[in-house]
Amino acid sequence: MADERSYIMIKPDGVQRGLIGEVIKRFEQKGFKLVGLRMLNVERSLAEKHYADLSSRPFFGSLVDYIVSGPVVAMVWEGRNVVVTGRKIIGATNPAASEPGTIRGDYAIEVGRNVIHGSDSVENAQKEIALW
Ligand code: 3AN
Repeated sequence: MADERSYIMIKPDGVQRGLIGEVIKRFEQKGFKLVGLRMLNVERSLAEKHYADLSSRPFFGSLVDYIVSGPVVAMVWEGRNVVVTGRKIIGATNPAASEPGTIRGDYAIEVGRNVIHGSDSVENAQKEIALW
């Protein structure tokens, strides 16, 4: 579907490290269209909703602490297969496993500071875009 959309978020470490332009460049150069962008400080309740599926995991508290620790850049990107392709551009969750050439592979070493979020399914993308 040509108008598929994904929720992509540059996390506080990505913003602090000056990677906003680099992330946008990679998605733009691939051919995707930026259809929404907002920089914001995240309320704890919003971070908890976004990561509700992980609420029973031992790292949930520190994950929420991290997301609220500084501004994030919340974006909606559009284009053919943007959800799956966006995940490839981002790389594996754990930077130890993400390939060089991906955003996490090039810019992260810790799973708890992995620069960027991208929706993992079209259904979750719709939920996340509505939430954010
Ligand atoms: P992804 O962000 O690649 O979809 P999820 O949804 O499994 O991965 O995890 C969401 C976020 O939770 C990750 N981006 C990462 O910041 C954090 N996270 C995942 N696993 C761990 C872990 N073992 N320790 C600390 N943080 C983690």
